[in-house]
Order: sequence, then structure tokens, then C-alpha cells
Amino acid sequence: MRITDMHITPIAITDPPLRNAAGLHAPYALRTIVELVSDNGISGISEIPGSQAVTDALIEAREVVVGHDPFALNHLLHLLEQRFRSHGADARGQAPWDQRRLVHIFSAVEVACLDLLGKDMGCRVVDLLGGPARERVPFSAYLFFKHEGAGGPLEFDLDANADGWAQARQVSALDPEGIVAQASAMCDEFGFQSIKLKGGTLDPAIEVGSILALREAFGPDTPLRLDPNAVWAVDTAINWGKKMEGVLEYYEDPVRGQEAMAEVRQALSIPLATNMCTTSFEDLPASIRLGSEDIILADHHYWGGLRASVELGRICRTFGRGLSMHSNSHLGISLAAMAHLGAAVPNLTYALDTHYPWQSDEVVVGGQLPIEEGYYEITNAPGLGVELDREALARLHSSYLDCGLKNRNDEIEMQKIEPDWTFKPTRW
Ligand code: GKR
Ligand code: MG
Repeated sequence: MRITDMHITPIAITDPPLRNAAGLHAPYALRTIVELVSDNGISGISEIPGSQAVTDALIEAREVVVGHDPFALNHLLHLLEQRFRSHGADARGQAPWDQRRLVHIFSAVEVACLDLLGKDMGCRVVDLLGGPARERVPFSAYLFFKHEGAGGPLEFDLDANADGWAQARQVSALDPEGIVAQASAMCDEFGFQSIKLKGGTLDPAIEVGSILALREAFGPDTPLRLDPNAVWAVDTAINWGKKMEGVLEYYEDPVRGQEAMAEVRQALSIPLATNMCTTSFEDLPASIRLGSEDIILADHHYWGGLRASVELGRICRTFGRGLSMHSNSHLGISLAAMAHLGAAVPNLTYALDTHYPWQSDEVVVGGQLPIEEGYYEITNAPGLGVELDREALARLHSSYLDCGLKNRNDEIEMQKIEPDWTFKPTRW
């Protein structure tokens, strides 16, 4: 089999004004959809975070990918690595999200190849990864401090008749009461049984107060996580962490860097997790040596694909580290890929993060995928089990062209609300 074409489509999806350590989400989040077409007329798809650098790199990668056999994945990824090595090393950046290009390219190409192969052979991606350890994959609620609005064009932003989650999704939530209300609406709608709160945005007293309010409202059987995205100082993280001992399931990236994480971990009896201080295979030796975290958040978009993430799972098992999963704003192709990975890796035992409830657009046939009782259930459909809705793809590509965004920049968006606001690597 040969890959005869590679379609690269940047899209913009509506995204509510969510707060994080880097600022505020813009009305649109950028994603890129990749479709590989083979000489037998079958195609495979994938979705990755979008940016101008990623689009440019995908266009360059196309020269390597087209003409290649999708079965020969190891060789293909090797060729891509060689091609991009000449561009110099990628930096992850200080933002909560990862900005390296090569891992995105690997992920886009590998996932689309696996989808293509599954569709060709009539088997699922989870089967290509070694078969399911579970068919139902648990996801966690993901709460954000937010401003009023549901994202997208302003005239459609607010729906006065909305109720339930649709209503909670558009109102502001900037204190513990707002966060508990957001959690209740999200959990009622999707049945989530674990809850993560994005921190690093407001005074730690409000964020820790929100965790304690969630504990009060949901009781000790609902695991809670707090993620300050590395903008707390070590003392801040330890002092506030003491108040959450026995309350948090895990404390995600309270501080920046492996040394600081190791210091906080020593001082507290709460498991530490990361998607910011240990983010690549090269980071793993120091992570183990320093003991910087208990749990690593996999993310096939950032760890170079699904098979690399399976390898990460095995390394975590070897060194006694837990495994969870990171997420950014995304649509159903990414959700399906995350779920196939979550189904395949036996020790991925924590409920996976997902931003999916915050999204209202979709690019797969049939619209948004179901999360019920907090689970997404892998279907028997081949490949990732999802198909591209071409009309939706064209519409979301038009949104991309119209919205004028080429890169994620939460600082600029935040300055529309607080003109003097600037990103600080350590804020509190
Ligand atoms: O989308 O605001 C966001 C998140 O903060 C995201 O960018 C992070 O990468 O969710 C992520 C995390 O767990 O750090
Ligand atoms: Mg995180």
C-alpha cells in the first residue's frame, strides 16, 4: 500500500473564555486535521493542536509521507526525524501547552496511518496497539475559572434559553461557589466521577478554597486534582498543599521544573503529577533520579504518537510511576485517539483529562461523541471509529480563515480584560 495524498486542514473551533496560567482562551481554539489517502482509496485521519509552525512543518512532512507505505511506520518516523533534525532542537516553551513541532508531526502522521491501516484491515486502532485492556475509558471533569461567554462569534456567544450544562458552560465562574456549580452541571451531564480544577490563575486562597468546596460538595469518594500549571513558588505549593493533604488525588505541576517538583513532593503526602516538567523520553532519566513526580500525564499529541505513549506506559510501570492523560481543547478525532490509547494501556488507571465538554463544534460524522457515566466506550468500528464530516471540516476551515488567529496566545486575550496582565513563569 502507498500513501498517495496528505490533506492538511487548519480549523478554528469555538472555545469559551477559560482562564489558565498563560491568560485566557480566545473565542477560537486552533486544531489541524490531517487526512492520509492510500492507493486503494482508503483514508486515515488525525487531529493535532494547530499553529502556523505546525502547518508549515506538516506541509514539509508531506514530501516525506506521500509515496510511503503506511505499514512501514518505524521507517517513516525515522525519515521524518532525519528531515526535521536539520531544523535544530524544538523547545517545549513555558506555556501550559507543548510547542514542539516534531512530536506533533509524528503524532499526526502515526495516528492517521493507524486509522488507515485499521480501516483497511477491518480492525480497531486499539487492536493495532495490542488489544484492549478495557473497552470503557474513564474521563475526568475538567473545571476552569472562566469569564462569561461560550466562545465563537459574539452574536452567538450567549443563549438566554440555555439550561443545565449549556447554561453553566456560558456563565462566569470566578469563585468556589461558581466552581462547585460548574462541577455539578458538568458531572450531571457527563457522569464524570473524578474532577480536575485548572489553577494557576487566581489567588491560591481562591483555588484551594475551591478544591475544599468541591470536597465538601462531592464527598471523599470523588477524586480531585488541582493543576496550577507550574506558576506557584515552592513555598506557596507546600504551604497550600498542606491544606489539601488527604483531599487531592494528585497535585499537577504546582511548580516549575523537576528539581522544584522533587522538593514539593518530599514535603507533602500528596502524589505529584506532570505534563510540564517531564514531557519527553529525554526527561525520564532525571525524573527518576530526582523523584520529581509520581504520575506522568501521557498525551499522544506531545509524546510523538500512540505507540510512543504505549512505550511511556511500560516505562512508567517499570519505574513505579502512575500514568494519566493530558488534554487541550479538542474535537472527536483526538477524543477517539485518546480513548483507544486509554483502552490499550493497562496501567493507564487514572481517569483521562478532556476539554471536550467545553467544545460545541465537531468535525466527525454524527456530531459530538458520547461520554456517559464518565466513560467513552470504544465502538467496534474499524480504525479510530470516526469519519470526517467534510461539510463541517469546510465550515471550520472557513472559521479558521475568518478568525485571523494563527497561533494560540492566551496573554493577548487576557489583556482584553486586564490590560496590564502579563505572563509570569512564577506568579504566586
Ligand atoms: O487549555 O488552558 C488550557 C490548559 O491549561 C492547557 O493548555 C494545558 O496544557 O490542560 C493542560 C494542562 O493540563 O496543563
Ligand atoms: Mg497540566
